[in-house]
Amino acid sequence: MSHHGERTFVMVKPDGVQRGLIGEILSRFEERGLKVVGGKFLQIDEELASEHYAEHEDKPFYDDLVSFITSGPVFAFVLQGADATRQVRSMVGETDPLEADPGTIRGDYGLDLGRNVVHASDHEDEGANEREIALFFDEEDLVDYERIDETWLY
Ligand code: RTP
Ligand code: MG
Repeated sequence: MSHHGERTFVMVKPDGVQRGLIGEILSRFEERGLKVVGGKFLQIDEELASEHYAEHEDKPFYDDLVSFITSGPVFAFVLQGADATRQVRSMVGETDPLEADPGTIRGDYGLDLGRNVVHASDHEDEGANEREIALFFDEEDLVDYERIDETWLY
């Protein structure tokens, strides 16, 4: 791995896209200091959905999850920076909007458990970040570069 800093996978789900929140969500991470190193607007098909949500295959909400994530376009992107996966998860907030703190993305924009605006790689699931990145992006889709604050600030 030649890049500096951890990479993590994030996705604005169909509800976030429909509500016009792509820019807002991307901005929060950029302003925090996380570097965008890849991005893709796409509609997820059944096959990709079943790979992405393989861990939930046996859960009662699995069918709803797959039909929702394939219901409209998503914006998938890759962020890079120190402890990126944990940083992003703390900014995304708890899965259940009732438990997501105000100031988190879900705490500010979500009300429904199944329509919680964003997906982010789980930091408690070892390697989930790299696995999810590989599912959505080819290595040549990711661009490593130095952001000015990296050379000047840190
Ligand atoms: P995500 O994978 O979307 O970033 O969310 P997460 O890690 O916080 O939650 P996870 O446990 O991985 O669940 C994936 C998505 O499934 C929906 N869900 N529904 N009905 C239910 O009990 C239930 N539990 C989870 C949520 O939309 C969650 O984001
Ligand atoms: Mg998850």
